[in-house]
Amino acid sequence: MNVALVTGTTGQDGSYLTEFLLAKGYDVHGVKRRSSSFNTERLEQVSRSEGHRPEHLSLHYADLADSASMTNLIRDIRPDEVYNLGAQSHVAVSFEIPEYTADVTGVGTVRMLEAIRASGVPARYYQASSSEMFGASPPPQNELTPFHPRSPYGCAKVFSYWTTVNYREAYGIHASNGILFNHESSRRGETFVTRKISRAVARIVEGMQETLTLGNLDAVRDWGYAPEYVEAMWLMLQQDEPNDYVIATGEGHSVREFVHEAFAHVGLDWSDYVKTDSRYERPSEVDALLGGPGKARELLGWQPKIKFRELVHHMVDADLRLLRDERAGQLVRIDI
Ligand code: NAP
Ligand code: G4F
Repeated sequence: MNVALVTGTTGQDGSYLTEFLLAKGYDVHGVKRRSSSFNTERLEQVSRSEGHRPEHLSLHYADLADSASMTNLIRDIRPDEVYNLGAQSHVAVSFEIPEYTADVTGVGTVRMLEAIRASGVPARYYQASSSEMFGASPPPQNELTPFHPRSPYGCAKVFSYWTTVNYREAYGIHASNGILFNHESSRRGETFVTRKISRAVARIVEGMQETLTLGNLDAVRDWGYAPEYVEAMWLMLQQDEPNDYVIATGEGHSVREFVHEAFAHVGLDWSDYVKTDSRYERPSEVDALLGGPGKARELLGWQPKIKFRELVHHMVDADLRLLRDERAGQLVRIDI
């Protein structure tokens, strides 16, 4: 049986990857952080998924800021595959806490790779790299596009990207970077723009909110569907040779288009509800991200199925169902 260690297992991607690996027959060890409130809500959804095998999922307290915790885990678990998804992942927040972001999102990668190297465990390694690394480089972006990060988060991810390449070249570790463009779902954190919009639309329909305040509506992103993206992570570690891949849909849409589609889906005109406020703008913005996933299609056989309109509709429908269930007193979260 294959054994996987997943950092960030309580996050959007970590929860889908955990679900995916359990369904493939893996023993999954997930890292969770100490928190004063519950932070395993997404894993509760995993536990309700079809074919869930709870006896094959173990959670461990550890932290990317604590190298000993990661080294001990890798030595004890001896994973075949390590997926490093843990991060301070919010771009706007990284301007407020740049040093912490550099430590967890950047140096955390060194801690993971050093733990693998020092333990001598021959684990394959996946690094959650990001399209945010391309920053100011004009679209379309692919594996050959130069990085020009525009945030402390982007800078930390560039450091992690090159650290991953370096451990591959220096020590022969099977280490790959997935350069993932934005990917969303009903499990997306509520402060990222897509979920903020889908949740607000649902609340407006239910009469619980009157307006939605956003920042820059002109930014363009290449938005895909998160469950499809975790399969790409796994595919990278099944290849004979490690490599770096862009994962994207190849379509770009503005935040304004997302807002329009989300409100139109419930028969509303977005301009009646949406306001803008500069407090949601960033000191330096990434204007346009649009990925070229040709290498992943060719070498991994990976292709996105769910594109922009379907994604927006799924997210709005899921938030409407969630809200109605919560109001009806059912705490069941319906997934898309
Ligand atoms: P997410 O929902 O924000 O999840 C981040 C995870 O990291 C959470 O489980 C979080 O724990 C954990 N974490 C935060 N600080 C940590 C620390 N100090 N030690 C250990 N774990 C820590 O992010 P996501 O959207 O699933 O993204 C997964 C990864 O892919 C991240 O590295 C992100 O930067 C990267 N990425 C995401 C996208 C995207 O569009 N989603 C695109 C490209 C790259 P808590 O639950 O306790 O907060
Ligand atoms: O949803 P966002 O916060 O995502 P962003 O900054 O693109 O970062 C996400 O994708 C990256 C991949 O490129 C990941 F690496 C990263 O971890 C994260 O998952 O913002 C998207 C766009 C930005 O241009 C932002 O300025 O939406 C714009 N925006 C406009 N109003 C807003 C808002 N973003 C947020 N979060 N909140 C707003 O009110």
